[in-house]
Amino acid sequence: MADSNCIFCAIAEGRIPATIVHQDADVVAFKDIAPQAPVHLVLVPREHFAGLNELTPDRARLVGRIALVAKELAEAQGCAANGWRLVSNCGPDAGQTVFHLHFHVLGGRPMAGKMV
Ligand code: D5M
Repeated sequence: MADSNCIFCAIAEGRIPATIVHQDADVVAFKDIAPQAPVHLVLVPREHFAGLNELTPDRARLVGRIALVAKELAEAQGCAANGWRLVSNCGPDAGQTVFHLHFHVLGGRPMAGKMV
């Protein structure tokens, strides 16, 4: 179920432009508009829910799918060997700004010792 006011639903449905790097029946991935690393992708489920606080057992498989797509994209973007991060900010204290579950794939630069 999509939320008509949600920017990530709009991207997933093709209503606003983004640089899509992967899409399938469950998951859409696109380049982050404000990249924090040479590789910075955002992965979202097509299903709209706010974030990890709304994770339920029936959604666990979906998160596994997102992790698998993340790994494939890290390989495709050439950062798998040197290392990369998969991050989901949950709630205001974590800095979440878009309240549709998403995971950041970050890579292409050393990040050891830094949280972002
Ligand atoms: O991360 C939300 C992320 O979403 C942030 O890194 C910017 C990105 N963003 C926001 N709008 C867009 C569009 N339109 N295209 C691509 N990327 C976008 P958070 O974890 O919520 O802080």
